[in-house]
Amino acid sequence: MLEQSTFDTDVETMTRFVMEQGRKAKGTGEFTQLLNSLLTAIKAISCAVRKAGLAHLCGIAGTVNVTGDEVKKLDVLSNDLIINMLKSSYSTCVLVSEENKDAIIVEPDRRGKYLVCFDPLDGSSNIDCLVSIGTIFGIYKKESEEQPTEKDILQPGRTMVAAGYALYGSATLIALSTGQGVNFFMLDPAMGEFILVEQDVKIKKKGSIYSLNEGYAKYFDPALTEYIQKKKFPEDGTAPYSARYVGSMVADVHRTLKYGGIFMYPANTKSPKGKLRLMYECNPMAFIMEQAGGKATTGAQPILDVKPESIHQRVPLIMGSPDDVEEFLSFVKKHQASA
Ligand code: AMP
Ligand code: P6P
Repeated sequence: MLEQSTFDTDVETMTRFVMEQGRKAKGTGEFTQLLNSLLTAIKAISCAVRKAGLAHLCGIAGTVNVTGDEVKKLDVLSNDLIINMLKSSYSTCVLVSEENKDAIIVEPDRRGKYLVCFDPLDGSSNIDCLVSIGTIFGIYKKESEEQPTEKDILQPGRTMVAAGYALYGSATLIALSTGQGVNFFMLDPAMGEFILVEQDVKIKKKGSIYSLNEGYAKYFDPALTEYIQKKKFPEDGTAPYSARYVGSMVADVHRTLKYGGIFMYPANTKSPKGKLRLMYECNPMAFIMEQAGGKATTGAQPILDVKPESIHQRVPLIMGSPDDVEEFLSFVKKHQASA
């Protein structure tokens, strides 16, 4: 029998938190509807991710399970969940997904004023080895009065009204910012609710972890090569940094936010624009990082200031503790001066 004292009868769920914020904003409620619909999709994805091994949700789309039902690959299923929940929130008009080549224009009778870009299941190549994966999202407000098109969402990340991610790790966590700092919510599977666990999260000014795929060292530019060398062989008597790289962006960024340090997917001679996508990976994570007091740059300009040209464009990404990002940029400047 559960002790009464251990059951919080006034628990601050994410649904409740979002409604309270909506009340303060004195809005129409449309934005609250959007966030709570997204929350439903993320709960369902978390459930599917945890069952994937048993329900044979991994593997290739188009297979059939023992009862002959079509088995959707987890990222296809996650994509469908988010699209259906957002459309039925009557708060969106344009959706951009990593899984869809073109932007999705919501049918007129279900439209609202928001534009959402998302990666439904980032890092999905890690599913079969049970490495943490995540969902990333960014939310804009439509600015033009015209009929919605893909062009409406091509706004710099700095104009987002909200951004966040869900991490399907040892627990399921949502990090959310609506422009007033970053809050963490943890899923209580028994209740099926996300619970507020950390408010106004701030990143350390300087960390001691660097995170990038050193398998590409052959293609690194001289500034990056010298910076990483300095992390391994510091000349000022300080201890070397630790290296951590999961290969799943949400896991690497969340660790950087929690412990400090620097996460990098930089440009290199093999991938001149890096690998990560601006609209639904870099911008939302940069929004969260800046709201937490961190920095996020392409190496040439802040990520959030990039004017998007296409919905799937890639940009180089360096983000994390402000002192670590600034130190990296000092190497970029030094090599530009000597170029
Ligand atoms: P709405 O009228 O519901 O579309 O909200 C108008 C604006 O108020 C939104 O674009 C947000 O900037 C802010 N807002 C409304 N609801 C919330 C909420 N639940 N949390 C944070 N900001 C909100
Ligand atoms: P690499 C996962 O495939 C992903 O899109 C991100 O989640 C992750 O940060 C990156 O690619 C890893 O790429 O080239 O290091 O395997």
